[in-house]
Parts: sequence; structure tokens; C-alpha cells
Amino acid sequence: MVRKMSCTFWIQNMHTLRRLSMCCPRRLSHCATRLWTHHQALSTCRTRPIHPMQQRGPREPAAVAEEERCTVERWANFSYAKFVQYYAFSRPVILQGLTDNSRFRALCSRERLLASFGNNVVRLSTANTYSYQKVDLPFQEYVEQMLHPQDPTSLDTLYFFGDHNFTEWASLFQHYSPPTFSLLGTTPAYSFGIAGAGSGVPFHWHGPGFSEVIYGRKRWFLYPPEKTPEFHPNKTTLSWLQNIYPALTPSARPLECTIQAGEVLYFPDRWWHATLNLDTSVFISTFLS
Ligand SMILES: O=C(O)CCC(=O)C(=O)O
Repeated sequence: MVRKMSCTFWIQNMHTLRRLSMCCPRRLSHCATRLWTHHQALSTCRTRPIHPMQQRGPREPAAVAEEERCTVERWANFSYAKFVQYYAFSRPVILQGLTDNSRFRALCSRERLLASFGNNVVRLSTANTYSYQKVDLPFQEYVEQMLHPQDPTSLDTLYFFGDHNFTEWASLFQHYSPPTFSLLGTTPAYSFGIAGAGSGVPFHWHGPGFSEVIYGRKRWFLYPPEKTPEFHPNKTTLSWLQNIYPALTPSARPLECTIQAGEVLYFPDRWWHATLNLDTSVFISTFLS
């Protein structure tokens, strides 16, 4: 047994919650439902003994927390007229109850995806602003070998997002119900993704779109087109969150919020955005281009 313990954990599954409850049971519900920064976790839990298997290795990733305060407006059962009037051309919004993808969610369990698509070759992209590196490998290999929490010291993340062979994945995508709100003159295009906790895409912008989380949680950071964020295009969102975000003055902070399974975030045209998956996540974007 050792005295100095690690409370580095990933709130992504029951195994993690059990680890967390062993390290600091009084804080379990707090940890699971609210943000707990890495430092808070360490300082709260440092003095209690742990089993050696729980020790934190030198490259074990840090926990990623939800934001202290969600600053993106969130509405349930919102009307299309109000969406167009208040958000479509001006600011992001999170919409609840816009889609019902329970069937699609059931088809996206790890077991079902592996059974149906394990042998498909998928194309991974580097999760940096320009996504210039591409790697092809069988989906099963991606899930079994690469879907782990992001190493915060690493600059690279290979991400399965977009770049699909739509014929091969058609039997899955036909069950996705996209957001019913559309914008005149645009055509929807899907981008489906699965990624590990702590992964994400650094700041970039493009046309408007919706992003729905199917499993897990995704934290979003958004700036209006005229406010270029301070970031490095080849560093991860996790590194930005740990190194740049804490020094931002309140007025320099982005709009931010974490969306949960079943919620849809809308981003307007040319809004800067960066993402961070707080859990192993399955997600789908509908780009309106
Ligand atoms: O879902 C993600 O992590 C990336 C989404 C994104 O940046 C986009 O849709 O452009």
C-alpha cells in the first residue's frame, strides 16, 4: 500500500466510478455530477491509502471536467420559428427534445458496432485544426487499440470523425434522425465519430451545423467570427484547456457548455469552435452546407 495516491480518473464508466469511490467515497456523487478539476481531485484525495494498482503512472491522463457555468443557452422543445429568429444566424444554442435517436443509440453500442462494422476500414484524421494526416485501419483495431483516454502530454490525436464510406455505413446511418430544423438553401451532410475521453478538435470554423452526442459528454468552446481565439492549431484542445484557458480574463472566455447524450448543439456560420470529449463518446454532426 502506498500513502500518496492518485485520484486521476476518467468519469466514463462504472469501473471508473468504483475507482473513484475507493479513493474518496464522500466525493463520489460530487465528482460524477459536477466538475472536479484535476487539482481539486488530487488535493482532496492525496492522503488516503490506495492499492498499488491504482497508482498513477507518469503518462496517465488527467481528468477532464465540465465547465463551472454553461454559457450557451439551452432550450427544450423549442419552436423552429424561434430558432430562426433568435439563433440560426446569430448565436449557438443547445436544443433538447429535437431528435429521438434511442434506436440509433442502441445500434451504437460497442458490441453492436463491432459486430456490424468491425472489419470496415475507417479513416482517422489528426484532430488538429487542419486535419491533414489520414490513417486507414480496421474499425475493430481502432476501437480495441486506439480508443483510450487522451495523453495530455501528446500533441496528436487520431480521431475517427467524418471521412466515411457512406455505402458501408448506410445500414447504421439510415436509423439516425437528424435535427428537423434546416436552413434555406443548405443541404445536410453527416459526420459520425467515436473518440476517447480527453480527445477533441481544436479551434476551427466552417459553415453552420448541429452536433448531437449519442453516448458520453462533449464540452464545447465557441467564439463569434469576429473574435479569433488564442490557440495553437497543432495542439490539442486538452492542452489548450490546461495551458491557455486558465489565464483568460472573463471577457476573453469563450461561450462554453457540455452537452449530454440526446442534446443537440447548433453552431452558426463561421463561429469558431473547439471540442473536448469528457468520456469515450459517440457523436454525429449534421453540417448544413
Ligand atoms: O464533434 C467533434 O468533436 C468535432 C465537431 C466539429 O468540430 C465539427 O463538427 O466541426
